[in-house]
Amino acid sequence: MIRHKILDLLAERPGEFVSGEQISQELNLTRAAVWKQMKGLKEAGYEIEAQTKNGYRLLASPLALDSWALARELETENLGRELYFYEDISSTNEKAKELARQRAAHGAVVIARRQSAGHGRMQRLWESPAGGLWMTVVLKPNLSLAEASKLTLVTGVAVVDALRDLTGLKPGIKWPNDILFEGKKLAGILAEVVGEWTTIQTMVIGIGVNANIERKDLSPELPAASLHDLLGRKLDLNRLAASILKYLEQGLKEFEQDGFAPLRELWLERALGIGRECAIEKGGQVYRGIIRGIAPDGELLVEAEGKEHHFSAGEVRLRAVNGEYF
Ligand code: BT5
Repeated sequence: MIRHKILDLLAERPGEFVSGEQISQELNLTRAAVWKQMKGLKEAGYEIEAQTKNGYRLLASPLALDSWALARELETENLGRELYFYEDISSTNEKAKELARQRAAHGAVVIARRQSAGHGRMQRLWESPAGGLWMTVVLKPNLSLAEASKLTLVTGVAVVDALRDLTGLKPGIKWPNDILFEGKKLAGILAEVVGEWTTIQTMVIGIGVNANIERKDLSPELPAASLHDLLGRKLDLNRLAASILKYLEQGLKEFEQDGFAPLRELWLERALGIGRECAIEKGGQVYRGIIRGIAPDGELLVEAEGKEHHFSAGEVRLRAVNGEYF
């Protein structure tokens, strides 16, 4: 892509000017074509200083999602190295499943500016206006199916750590897959198995973060929050995506090498509601008890009437009894 080659040339000399003539010669473009490319880059959010005598220099890359800027931020070995970038898509999870069945490698990432039919668990709608981070990672982990089902929990840890690094906020995890800040949902995770779990073990992990959207862009009745409103500024979405991918790759490696136990500890350190009363809805019935944590297999542990009960993620809804969302 010509645009990426221009950016590569500018980025090779940080802070310095590169002449229009040099760019046109190296990339075999007319000066007018170079000018047009620069205009396009500025429109995409790149800050480029142009001086008639000296040429062009790159001052800043966009905060909005951008495939070149994201690739530059990556610190991973595999995750995000194969990148499918869309302006508009129905759902990055659906696209990732389709690509995983065809050609996508371990670590491939599907990312979109906007989703028209983003979804959560049980086909619940996930509102995905422009400005959020909507992405799905294809994983072919070296894990059994039982272990792989815990990847939602591992991803929760990665998202919390990336958000803590980049925003200074300390969100927590509501079992199994919600990232909350002060009782409101900032991010959600949806892990799905692709096809039959036979020889090729493939999962897609969808991550949605209400990043650079305003809270008013989401339905008012949702117990949701946006980073933009909490911070009063926009975040660099490329850095946020790269940071989540870095922590997820680390977590996955640890999981493959040492099993779930160390990650379970990390998850518990970031979990919300431990020791608190909760209500669990399962098959139309509501159980009350105290959240005691998660079992080694990732199931929720709830103590009720002196007994310990286990719940698996697919079958229940968890609520705080005092009406708080957590
Ligand atoms: C989730 O489901 O929390 C998983 C969300 C995963 C979204 C990502 S975005 C990229 C990828 N592509 C997809 O199509 N999906 C993934 P669940 O726990 O079922 O929660 C869904 C519920 O969250 C909805 O029923 C709403 O109540 C609420 N909700 C919808 N949109 C929201 C938003 N933007 N922020 C906060 N809450 C929302």
